[in-house]
Amino acid sequence: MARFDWADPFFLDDQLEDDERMIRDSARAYAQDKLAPRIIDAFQNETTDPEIFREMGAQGLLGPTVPEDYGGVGASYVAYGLVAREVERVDSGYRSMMSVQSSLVMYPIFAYGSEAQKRKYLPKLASGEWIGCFGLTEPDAGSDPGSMTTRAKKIDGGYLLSGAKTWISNSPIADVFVIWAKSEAHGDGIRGFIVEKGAKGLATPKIEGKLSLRASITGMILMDEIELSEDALLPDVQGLKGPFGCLNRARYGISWGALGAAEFCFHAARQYGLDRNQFGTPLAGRQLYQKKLADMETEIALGLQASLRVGRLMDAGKFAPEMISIVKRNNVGKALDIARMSRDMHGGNGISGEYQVMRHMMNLETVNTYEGAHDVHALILGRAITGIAAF
Ligand code: TGC
Ligand code: FAD
Repeated sequence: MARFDWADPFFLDDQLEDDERMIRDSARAYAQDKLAPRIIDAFQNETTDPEIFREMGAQGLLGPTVPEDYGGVGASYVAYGLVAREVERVDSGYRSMMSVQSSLVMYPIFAYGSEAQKRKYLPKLASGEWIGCFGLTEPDAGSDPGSMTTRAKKIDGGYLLSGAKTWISNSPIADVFVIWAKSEAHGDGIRGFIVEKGAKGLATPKIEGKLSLRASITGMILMDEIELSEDALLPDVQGLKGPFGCLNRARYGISWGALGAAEFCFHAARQYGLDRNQFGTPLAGRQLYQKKLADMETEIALGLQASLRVGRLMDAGKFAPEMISIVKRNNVGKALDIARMSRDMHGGNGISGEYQVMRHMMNLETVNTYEGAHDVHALILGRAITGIAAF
């Protein structure tokens, strides 16, 4: 019989390949040594340090699944998930910075870009020298991106891009913008365009005063007849399957990341209960307290197994997007419940920044909404189960 390990109940560690463990360990060391000491101040003061992209790049954490030829490390999707888990154990905002760059900017350039676009952008995005962002959401097109109004008008030798994107991670500090727009020259089909910082007609105001994800800068992308040459177009995809192909990767990473945040909150509640005495015994010695810890451990253990399974299927090229909806929706929803519970179990201390659980709780509110809101993933699954779209 094996000895039970409360911190790794199903021996996930044994299910990983050597190189996956190595990438996980180096991501953990970086996150704990370099990110954890900065997060309380960064969240409190709502500051994003662009240097973090360079640091992550140096660690090989940006676009890890991209082949080495283009600056990545050719890692598995399981390894990518493990990185997201370690970074989000510190803060969802830092994971957001990493996953937008990796899944939403590097992936579309790698999967849909020309050879020249790949050579030009991917190595600098992988090193963190350039920061990327992904513009899909608009003020009147959130869960329903098909109703976007951003337009690419055909002109001689290129396009004029006009429209407004909102709630865009990294946009105020970005060098490279992947923008999804309806293109006149392609029957109003949705196409991806690469826009560079400094383009005439481009503005990227910051959205101030978020109560969630405060260490990750968010902004708008305002485009007033930005003139683009023909080579700004991503040549190899048309339609919503372009942005959704990227979202599949990012949503999958989030399913691991959210459980990193949940693990932080679970471990914190366990330690708090062991350290704090009330009514003459540690709180952790009380049945209600133990039930809450048992619920947390169960959901995290089940969620990690599910994400590992989906990651293995992605690596084998055998995944369906609905599998990702299951793990994104379940794991983020459960992580949010766990963070709220941990906040409660810390009593008054739970609302202090120093104990960090309320920061995770506030962050996870965003994670539950972006990359397909919790209920939108229920509807994606509902459509697959019944054959009836109920959006
Ligand atoms: P629908 O008719 O379902 O599909 C249109 C076309 O797209 C294809 N498709 C997919 N392809 C690949 N992967 C997927 N997951 C796909 N889902 C759909 C589909 O096959 C079809 O292709 P074709 O060739 O037939 O045209 O489209 P719909 O308009 O009915 O969409 C409904 C719905 C709800 C599924 C969709 O709109 C949706 O997922 N909404 C949520 C929007 C969303 O997730 N936005 C995310 C914005 S980015 C972001 O939040 C980044 S935060 C990052 C961070 O900081 O970490
Ligand atoms: P809405 O679509 O208006 O939804 C509001 C509510 O209605 C939700 O509860 C939703 O579940 C529900 N709802 C919607 N449709 C239905 C329906 N048919 N039936 C039942 N209920 C429904 N976007 C980007 O493109 N790039 C980014 O980098 C990016 N980063 C983000 C960073 C942050 C911090 C945040 C908060 C958002 C970010 N987003 C980004 C936008 C994000 O993807 C959207 O907020 C999300 O898709 C939801 O859209 P919405 O906010 O317009 O909400």
